[in-house]
Amino acid sequence: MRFRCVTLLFLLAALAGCGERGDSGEVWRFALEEVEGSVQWAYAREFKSMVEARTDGEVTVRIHPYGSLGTSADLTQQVRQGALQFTFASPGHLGSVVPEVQLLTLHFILSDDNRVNHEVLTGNQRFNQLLDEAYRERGLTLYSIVPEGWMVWTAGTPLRNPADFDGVKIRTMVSPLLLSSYKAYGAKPSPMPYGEVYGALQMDMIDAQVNPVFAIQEMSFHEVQSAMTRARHAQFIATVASAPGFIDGLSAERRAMLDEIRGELAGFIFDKQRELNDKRLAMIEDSSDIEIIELDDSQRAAFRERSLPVRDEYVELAGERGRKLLDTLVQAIEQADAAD
Ligand code: 6CS
Repeated sequence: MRFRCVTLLFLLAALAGCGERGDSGEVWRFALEEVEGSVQWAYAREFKSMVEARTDGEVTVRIHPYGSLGTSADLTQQVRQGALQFTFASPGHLGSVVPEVQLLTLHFILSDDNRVNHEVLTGNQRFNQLLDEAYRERGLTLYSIVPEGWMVWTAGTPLRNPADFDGVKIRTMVSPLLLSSYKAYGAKPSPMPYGEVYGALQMDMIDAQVNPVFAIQEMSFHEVQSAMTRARHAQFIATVASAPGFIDGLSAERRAMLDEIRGELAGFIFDKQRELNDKRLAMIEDSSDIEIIELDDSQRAAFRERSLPVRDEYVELAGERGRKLLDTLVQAIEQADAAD
């Protein structure tokens, strides 16, 4: 698998930065961190149909679902080298490359109202610009922020308060602050790539994992877990990153097209993630006897309190720009909540 990815990487890197030219025009490669049927797949399919229609077929978007080009870390490397034009890059995996983006992994930082989160994350220009600066410094460009729904915890038993996490080996994505977030609850976080989680749960190498509901269903994690705890502690927020200089190097007309598409996709994917998360929850309920637990406000408050020091750790790691991002996000969420 590793060999295949490296070979592919070299082949694709030869196409460096600009879209490859195929028989019938230009090809833009778009890689996903998720499988077919996922939120990222729905986003990429809509992106593809919009781009192809609006360029009158001059551009073909080729979608590479999870697994075909390697792990999230591999995809980030490939887009930085210009072998891909676009890739999903989740803050949970990108933190060691872009420390600032780990803000989006912090717990209890968002509104309880998901529409507010959607509006702020996709619509706040200052926030998006600051994050784009951080991406550009590390050889990436931020195309869009894509919230994919609330994360839930699955484990062998319910996780109703921090004491229930004591010694629990929970799989996390690999960004350093995710480890701090779960250590703060007393858990033993165990980072690993997405594709290894099912096997690790099945073999009892880990006890628990955390993901949005649609992903749990499509990766079958519910089949090897007994309890699902819903704490609304964090959203799964992805970003779409682009190759350095790729968007900047396009014609003004194409750049305007991509801006327009980003705006339209924000509304499309907000509805789609809700639909997929709701449908997949019903599928899990129908096909398994997993216990589903919804935490109340006082249970959530106990986790929130434990999570607060991780914000200081974030600022230490992410520096001045990180502090600005944190302040901008918290303020924008407060204002939007108040206006609601
Ligand atoms: O847990 C993960 O690693 C993955 N989860 C989702 C929902 N998307 C991509 C990410 O890599």
